[in-house]
Amino acid sequence: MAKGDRIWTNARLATLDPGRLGLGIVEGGAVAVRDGRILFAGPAAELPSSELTGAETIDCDGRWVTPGLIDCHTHLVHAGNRAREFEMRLAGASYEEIARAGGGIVSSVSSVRSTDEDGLVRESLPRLDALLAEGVTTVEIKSGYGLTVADELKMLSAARKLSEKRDVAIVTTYLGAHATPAEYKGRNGDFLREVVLPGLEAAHAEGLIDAVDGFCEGIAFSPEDMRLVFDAAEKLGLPVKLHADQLSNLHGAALAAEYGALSADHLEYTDEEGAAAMAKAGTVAVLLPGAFYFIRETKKPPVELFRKHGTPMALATDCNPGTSPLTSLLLTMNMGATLFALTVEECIAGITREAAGALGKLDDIGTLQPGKAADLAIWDIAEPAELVYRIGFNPLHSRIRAGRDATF
Ligand code: DI6
Ligand code: FE
Repeated sequence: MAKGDRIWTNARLATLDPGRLGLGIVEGGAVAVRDGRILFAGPAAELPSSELTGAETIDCDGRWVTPGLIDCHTHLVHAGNRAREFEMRLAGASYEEIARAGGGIVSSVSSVRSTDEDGLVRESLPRLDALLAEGVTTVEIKSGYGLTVADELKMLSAARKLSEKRDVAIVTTYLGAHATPAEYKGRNGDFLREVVLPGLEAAHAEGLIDAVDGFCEGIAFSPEDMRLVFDAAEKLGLPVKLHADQLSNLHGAALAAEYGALSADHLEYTDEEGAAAMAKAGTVAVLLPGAFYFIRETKKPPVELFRKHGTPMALATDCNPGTSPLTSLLLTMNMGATLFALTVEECIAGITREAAGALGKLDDIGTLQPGKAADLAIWDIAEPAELVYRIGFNPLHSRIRAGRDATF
């Protein structure tokens, strides 16, 4: 045996292994780990025990083990909040009145600009901890509230720093094309040329970017704007994703597919052509029921079309101060089921295997299979459906990150 070898026995596994049916369930299962990676996950009777004599053994007492959860779309690093704006909306204030009172996305931009990197880390940690408390082991975090080169770099760097503070893998996405700041109002072209593209180059040069995203919408950036950004990302060899078809159908899903995007996200207004193009390109549909719920959207994403064409579906919190102040993947699953009629299997796959696909990390995380990172969530539940069914209850027993016990 090697130092650090560990075996979890007497476990019920939801492996999410695509080679097994459904959730890839294994009763009487075991997971063996070496050097932070999965050596074996399957029926205990098939454990390669000679290789593992003397390994530390942990009895799961029949508990369920899933892959560590993955939140594949968040704006978790930000400063301040928009609770006042929420209160005004409840009292009937219009978008314009809120903007005039200093609310909306520009208020988050000024909060981020006036907070230094350490301050961003400090403000973001409680949100991260809420996710980790539910068994999350990988979180994607976007920039997009800085909107100057320096402030975008500051957000990305703060996001990366979170992985030094907690046992979690952080994946960073450059979202310079999120909103046009006040100083560039009506001048999207200038903003893209003077800030978004130079910011992309600078952040990439500092190794701060895993993927490039944009908000393609009437109130944000046009498909033509996004082509500029995607062409630049392609030149740098960076994968892309897109906030697409959230409030209207600008054919963002098809655009994302054309660029071989890892994911297209939101997708309430996506049509059949978009769904089919995504399936063909292997672009994951990331559904964000928290934003749908919070803005009281009524148009649902075309889940039936995604099923029909075989477009993989992931679920994420979209944790952001304006449209989804949500820090629970368990609640996100419940919303995916109740609001979008996803099955239990689709919900659980959506925050594990398909979420890994949305980050281009299916080789590394998202299922319990040999060779992958030993990121596990161990649950006090009698059956997997409980993870989706409950509202506001957390049955996590323990969280394992790279084979080690992780806090929260
Ligand atoms: N889609 C959204 O719903 C948010 N950003 C995005 O790309 C809105 C962000 C905010 O209002 O702060
Ligand atoms: Fe978002």
